[in-house]
Amino acid sequence: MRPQTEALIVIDIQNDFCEGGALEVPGGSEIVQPVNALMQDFRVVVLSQDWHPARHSSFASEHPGKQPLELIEMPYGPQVLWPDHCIQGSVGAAFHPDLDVDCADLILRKGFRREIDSYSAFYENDRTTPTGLHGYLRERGVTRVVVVGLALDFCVQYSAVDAATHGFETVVLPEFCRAIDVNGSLDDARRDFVAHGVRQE
Ligand code: VGL
Ligand code: ZN
Repeated sequence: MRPQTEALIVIDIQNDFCEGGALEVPGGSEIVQPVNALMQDFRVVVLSQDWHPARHSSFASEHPGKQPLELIEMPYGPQVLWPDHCIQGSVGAAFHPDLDVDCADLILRKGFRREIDSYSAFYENDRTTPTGLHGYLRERGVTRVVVVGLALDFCVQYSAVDAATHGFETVVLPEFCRAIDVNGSLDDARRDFVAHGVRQE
């Protein structure tokens, strides 16, 4: 068993990011059982859940003439456009049916404001609006975080880099992640981990 000071953060293992989902991450469902086993080892487990209202501004369908995976400029900076996904209350937004959600201490929802996306479990994409996760982990005495889930090159990357920036000793376990890998995003993520002192084990 890991010490009380160590948290496992499981990012977005939801139907829409698994096979047949709206924003399928190749091999997404392969990590469900390994992550279930990993959760058994931790005293502090947080699950994040991408949780968008219908007509969310990160959806390509909200931007006439734009296709998913195109980049646009938002008031808070560049934003990749996505297919409609993880709409609040939908089957796609639900956790993968085999994910052992009962192990979780906290389920943290993110991306619930229409005008702004949130890849990170710590900050929305303006990089200044906090989700409250930092305070939660701090109050529970956590000093080290292990980050796994979907997708390695978006929400896992942003969450891990934010954790490291907040002074948590941060580790990503790529074996327990899968990537989207669009326009070099996976290489960018790996470089970002190195630049921010996120260990990849
Ligand atoms: C994610 C794109 C859009 C993720 C969420 O969980 O990595 N990616 N929303
Ligand atoms: Zn999303």
